[in-house]
Amino acid sequence: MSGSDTIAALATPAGAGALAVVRISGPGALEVAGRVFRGRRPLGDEQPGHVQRGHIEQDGVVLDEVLLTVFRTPRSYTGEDLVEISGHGGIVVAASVLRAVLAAGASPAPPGEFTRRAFLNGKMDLTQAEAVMDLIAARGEASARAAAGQLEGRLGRAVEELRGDALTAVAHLEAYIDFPEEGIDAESGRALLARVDHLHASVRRLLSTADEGRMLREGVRLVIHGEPNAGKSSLLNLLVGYDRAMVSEIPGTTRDTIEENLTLRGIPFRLVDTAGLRESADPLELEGMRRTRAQLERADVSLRVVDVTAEAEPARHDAREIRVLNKIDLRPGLVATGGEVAMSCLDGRGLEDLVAAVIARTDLSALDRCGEVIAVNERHRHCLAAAEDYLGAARQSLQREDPPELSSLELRAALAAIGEITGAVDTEEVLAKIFGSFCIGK
Ligand SMILES: Nc1nc2c(ncn2[C@@H]2O[C@H](COP(=O)(O)OP(=O)(O)OP(=O)(O)O)[C@@H](O)[C@H]2O)c(=O)[nH]1
Ligand SMILES: [Mg+2]
Repeated sequence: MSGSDTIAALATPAGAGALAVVRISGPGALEVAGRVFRGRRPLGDEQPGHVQRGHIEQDGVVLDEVLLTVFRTPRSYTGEDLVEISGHGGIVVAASVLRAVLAAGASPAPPGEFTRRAFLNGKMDLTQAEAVMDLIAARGEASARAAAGQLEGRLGRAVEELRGDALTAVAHLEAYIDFPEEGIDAESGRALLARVDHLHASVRRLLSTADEGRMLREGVRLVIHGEPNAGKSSLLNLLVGYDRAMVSEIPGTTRDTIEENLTLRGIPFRLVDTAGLRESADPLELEGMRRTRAQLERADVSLRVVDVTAEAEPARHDAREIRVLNKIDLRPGLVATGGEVAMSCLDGRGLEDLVAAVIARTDLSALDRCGEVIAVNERHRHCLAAAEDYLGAARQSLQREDPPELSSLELRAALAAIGEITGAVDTEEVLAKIFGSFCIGK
């Protein structure tokens, strides 16, 4: 247990709703709840998970009629004694119940504290704790699915498997350090190298989902660009479904970049409208164009909007780019070729083709390669990249037949980097593995 104090918070969003849940967690959770709850039986006598009906009172005044559920340590979300009070939704009533609970001895929970305690008490690994946040924040079905998989422990298991492999390799190698007279024979050396190679490849495969992970969490960056007056802001408005950006026949209307969230076929996008690119001496417009170029560098997919009534611009070859031939209401006969979509932001024709092209260009294929939807976040990416480096160094060291101490150092560093992903870092484990599975010194 974390030896922490008793905390309380509103677990449901503040606002009018059918229910509001106040959660209390910590060693004094039952005592605190007992001070404000009036039910038929005293708290603590009931079966675990049993729900009781009663009232919340403060200074003899009834605040709400509630259902109260008790979860006993360690069988609760946080692993501590935990009480959930389900009352009526409503800003005033829920706040008064929380106030009463705090007055009865609980302290207000900082953000994420319930999940932090769940991690500290071994109820979940770090990737699962992160998934709780991801799931709540998910803006598209694909993101929610990835987060739910991570919460269920998919990434955690994949990482544990890597860690198990790394641990075995370290144990294997350290056996030779402890018993140098045995030396590493050629066959063991090859087996060890093969193990490290396999591990290296697995780390790389997981690492390759980092871009997709970012897209699922933050949205695929879809940047609209092109010459002034091509209809970029009109396209943004059409996609988001309301008049978000100013549109006018005056070229140079959009000065600054405009970002909006959008979900297409379950995938979250971050849609960016930009200032048109042209020759200019106006410092404000130049700054706008600088921002356009910066956005283009960060784009996952770009939409180059072209006005079909204007002078033809040369086609460019950019794998991330889709050419949007806009205003075909004014040139109805025009046919789009590969890599192009013909549409009209005025009457909406061609919009479905554009969405299909964007989805086709959005590369979430690394997730498929992993078999299951595993999408690592920035923190995981950092740990995996470190592990990849150390494993590469360990490989070389093994190939050079360096003293085993050197290869072992690199492998241990890789092991620590992998362990950091789930929050499991323990050097004792290596010793246990050596003496447990190799039976040396029997
Ligand atoms: N006929 C027709 N007009 C369009 C279409 N799309 C946009 N327009 C018009 O073209 C003009 C420019 O549209 P905007 O969306 O402001 O163009 P923009 O590319 O954002 O322009 P800047 O912000 O100045 O770079 C406006 O008068 C729009 O009404 C279209 O599909 N058909
Ligand atoms: Mg514009």
